This record gives sequence, C-alpha cells and structure tokens, in this order.
Amino acid sequence: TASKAWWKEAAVYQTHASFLQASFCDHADSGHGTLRGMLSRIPYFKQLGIDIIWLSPIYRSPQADMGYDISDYRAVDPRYGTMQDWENVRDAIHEQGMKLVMDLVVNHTSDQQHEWFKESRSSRTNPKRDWYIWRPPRYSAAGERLPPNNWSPTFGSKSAWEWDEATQEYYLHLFLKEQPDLNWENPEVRKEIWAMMHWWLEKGVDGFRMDVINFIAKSPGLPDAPKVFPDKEYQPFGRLSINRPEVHHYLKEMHREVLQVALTSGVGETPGDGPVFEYAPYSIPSNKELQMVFHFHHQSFDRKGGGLGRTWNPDWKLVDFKSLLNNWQVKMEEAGGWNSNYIENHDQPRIVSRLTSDHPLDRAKCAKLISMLHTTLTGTLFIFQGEEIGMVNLPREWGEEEYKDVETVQHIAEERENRQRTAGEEDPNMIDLLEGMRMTARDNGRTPMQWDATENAGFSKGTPWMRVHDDYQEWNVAKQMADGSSVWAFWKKMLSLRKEYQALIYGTFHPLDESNENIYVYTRHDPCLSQTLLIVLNLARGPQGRGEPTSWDSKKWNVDLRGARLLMTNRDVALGAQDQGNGDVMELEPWEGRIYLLS
Ligand code: ISL
Repeated sequence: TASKAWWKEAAVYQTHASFLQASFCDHADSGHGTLRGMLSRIPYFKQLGIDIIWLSPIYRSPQADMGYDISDYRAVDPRYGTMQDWENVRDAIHEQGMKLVMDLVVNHTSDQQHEWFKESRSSRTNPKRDWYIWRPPRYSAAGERLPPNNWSPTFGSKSAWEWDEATQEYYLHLFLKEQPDLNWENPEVRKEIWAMMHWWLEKGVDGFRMDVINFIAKSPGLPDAPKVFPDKEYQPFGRLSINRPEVHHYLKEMHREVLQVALTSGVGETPGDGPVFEYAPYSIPSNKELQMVFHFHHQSFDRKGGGLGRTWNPDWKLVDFKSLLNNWQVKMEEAGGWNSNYIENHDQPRIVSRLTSDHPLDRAKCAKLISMLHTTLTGTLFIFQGEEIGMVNLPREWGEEEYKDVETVQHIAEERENRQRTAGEEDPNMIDLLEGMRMTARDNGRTPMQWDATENAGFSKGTPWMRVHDDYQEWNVAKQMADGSSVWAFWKKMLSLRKEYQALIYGTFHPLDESNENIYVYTRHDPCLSQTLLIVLNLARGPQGRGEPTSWDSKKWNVDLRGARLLMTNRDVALGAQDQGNGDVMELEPWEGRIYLLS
C-alpha cells in the first residue's frame, strides 16, 4: 500500500477557466464565464465533497487555444475579470477549507503579445533570442527552403516550424504557431519561470497543474523524427521531445527552487504513449520532482491506431480499455509513483457517451456506474466540470459550425482538403467525419456548464461563447441537487465512500477476470486496515449500444462473498438476500455496478 498524504485523499474538481471556466458560470452576461461567476459557486464545490479546485488558465491571453497561449503570466485576462476578482475567488476557496491549484503553461507562451517572444523575434541579436527555439532553414537540392527538421506539431499535420520573414529563421511550436516553445536549456528562462511560480505562491496558490510538462526538453540537435506515416511529409516528434532525460534535471531544479520551498503540490500533465516506467519517475518521492502525473493511455481505447488521433473506432473492445487502465493502476504502484486519476477533462469527449450509453433511458445509470469506476481507482481523483451531473457529447444533429475548438476546426479543414485531393472518395456531407468528431472532439467537454432550466442553462444571459447542450432542461445541477436519486447525489455519496473506506485510496489495486469482455472487476486491498473492497461493473454493450444483463461467477476468481457487505449499487431493482453477499454468481442488470466490503 502507498504512504499517506493529504493530496492522495483529495478530490480535485477541474473548472475549465479560459473558455472552459468560461463555460462555468457567467455573471457579467458576456457569454463566457468569469471569476465573479465562479465566486458564487464556491459553496457548490464544498457541498459536493471537493477538496481542491483546479482553475484552468485565466491568464491574459489572445485565446488562440483557450488560454493555453499566455501573453502575461502575472495578469488575469480581462474577459474573466480582474486580479481582485481572482483574489476573492482564492479567499472564498480557502475560507471553505479547500485548496486552489492553477494551470502552469510553460512549454510555450503566446506569440503575438508575450513580451519575451516579442523581444525574441525582434532581431537575431536580441538578448532574449535564445529564450525560444530558433533555427536557420535547410535547403533541398533544388534550392527550396525547408524547415530545420521534419517534425509535425501536436495539432494538425503541417510543419512544427514557423518561418519568420523579418529575421529569416524558423521557430519551433509543438502546438499552434501561436504557441512558440520556450528554450528550457537557457538557465535564464528557468529562473524567470521559478520567479513567476513564487510570485503566484506568494499570492496564495496551493499548487500547479503543469501543462505538457514532459515536453519541455528537446532532443539535442533536434534531429528528424522517424517516418511513421510514409505518405506524410511531416512526422510526429514523439520521443524527440517527450520524456527526455533532460526533463528530469529541469524538474529536480524546479523542486529545489520552488516546490520544496513552498511545500506545494505539483501535478504533471504528461501525454505520450511510452511505457509506465518512463512516467513513474516524475512522481517517485525520492526523485524530488512532482507529486503525481496524468497519463493518457486509457484515453486511446476508442481511437483508430491507438494514440489520441481524431479517428473513432466504433469496434473498440472493453478488454483494451481495461488493460490500458489496469496496466497503469498496477505498475504505477509497483514503481512507487502516483497517478492523477481523470476520466474526462477539457481535451476529452464525455465518458458516458464513449464508454457506456447516452441513450436517455441509460444515461443516469451509466453516469453512476462511471462514478463507481472513477472513485475506486488508485490515484488522486480529478473530476471534470459536468461529470457529476452526467453531461454527454454534442448532439448528433449539431452541424460543423457548432464545433469551436481550434484543433477540431483545423482537423476538419485538413481532412476536407485531403478528401478533395483523393478523387472519387469525397463525401460531400462529411458525415463520417462529423460522426468521428462527435465521438472524439475536444468540444464535447467544453459546452457550457448546465446549472438550471432557465435560459442558457443559467450559464449566461448573453449569447454563450459555445452553444448550450439541447438537454439542459432535463440535465442540470439544480434539478439533480434536489433529487436524492440523481447522478449528482450518487457522486456525492461515492466521494464520501472513498473517504470512509481508505482502502480505496491506499489499498493495492488487483484486477480480476481481465479477459472478460463484459465486466470490469477489481479489488482494493489494504492489509494495514484489513480492508478489501470488491468492485464489479457491468459494462456489457448490447444491440445499438444499449446495455445488457450479464452474470459473474465470483467463485471462479476465488472471491468469497459469504459475509460480504454491499456498500453501494446503482441498481434499479432491490437486490435479493442472496445477492447481498451470499451467492456465488451475481446476476447483474444492464449497466449495474456493485461495491462490496469483503473483510
Ligand atoms: O488534446 C489532446 C488530445 O485529446 C491532447 O493531445 C493535448 O494536446 C495534450 O493533452 C496537451 O494538452 C494541454 O496542452 C495543450 C492544450 O491545448 C490543452 O488544452 C492542454 O490540456 C497546449 O497547451
């Protein structure tokens, strides 16, 4: 079992600030969320059972990527309010005994308006030139100007290098061209970042969620990436900029200079598809780097060709989802690291629609089933706004114009171009592409938060920056808080169950029946507490994606249900005495989950 720490027990709630918190609660009727709007909702977090609030970027930004393109690290973007508004939010969070984690986006800054980049691009001899990654062009045999290497950025398939006409060099951007990468090799850059972190800590921030922190170190010499897509000119940078050995030097320095001094919490967002042993070191306490990491492997279960591409695989298998997740659950503990456990965030579609069924008759039960899964995994729990009321993906009927995310817009444009090039294969309606977007686009997690049944779901009296989901009159916070059998009420119970049975936090995760295509089963065992919990989740998909009943023979897996106590179920129909924990074979309703205390 893992060693104890308050941040392991915490439930973190992510409010998507920029846009996203923009979709959290808007008081100025501006159509996007504001810090004042958020202030009025602080008691809400407490009521649900939250300990930490993570505020996605609210810094000054031209908003090319919803605030992940920052132009001033020490200012609040006027669209969200003032520094005073932020201070009020901070105080209200602290008054309720909760903590505040801020997004730290330091792989890149904004291009147009960040002072550092403005200076850096002003001339080749500017003292800040080397704060970013500038390189001269290469030339083909025919004399054509080419980027310094063949990397493609995370978004889109063009070059990760942008040409600067004025100074006749390219700069590197692993995301949008509006997000130039900082040069972490330069000690002055690091010093400035530590100073900025201290500045926020002095203002009362309790920790940082560090955006793509495992991307900050680039391979020396920036060599070409291997050709994984033979038909494409540019290739994913992959290991040439992910989990480089140098990143650990930088994070050890950050720990020494900032985190350790302030005893704050450090949460690394660490995408990529490498093995667990490459990620665990970030969070192994004796390495003195971060406390926990977000991994992305389980998010690839329904994508074609793995990864986080935008191509949906309708024939995904539950066993794949289980094995991706189990692998991290088990191996992270073995390695002595710690997971940040999320199942939805502002970059992912809604899990009810992906893993279960968003059919109106299944939805509530499925959302409860997912809360049983999410709250019983090992790792610090990260809930994303709207997950607690069972929000779902964009409606099928919505057209392309409702998708606002820059990654989606770029993807659709590139696909359209590709299809037009491939004669005869063009689908004028782009139907399959949109269906793919409905299942994979980041927009799905970004529709405005649904507070109540009033206009625009109580999010804003102005025109919301993104269309409110059509279902808000049925699915909203107010309705669910007033109903003891709602998804919200169920989440609240699960959050307190997780605190009550600490095997759910510190206990070892043991997967069972891993090849079962219908059921997800595991135990959490804490020998110090003599506590073993059994979690059985029926994720069987029947015709048209609806659920199916199924059964599970506990004896086959040496699980003894005699004397077991049923702690939680999302069942519709009361259980018979037998199933309370005496029979060997459990008969599970469609989308039913159960949690037993075995000893
Ligand atoms: O969005 C993704 C696919 O669903 C991820 O690959 C994502 O790009 C990756 O997780 C990094 O995300 C973070 O940094 C990005 C920003 O756009 C995301 O919103 C942020 O969470 C660049 O700052």
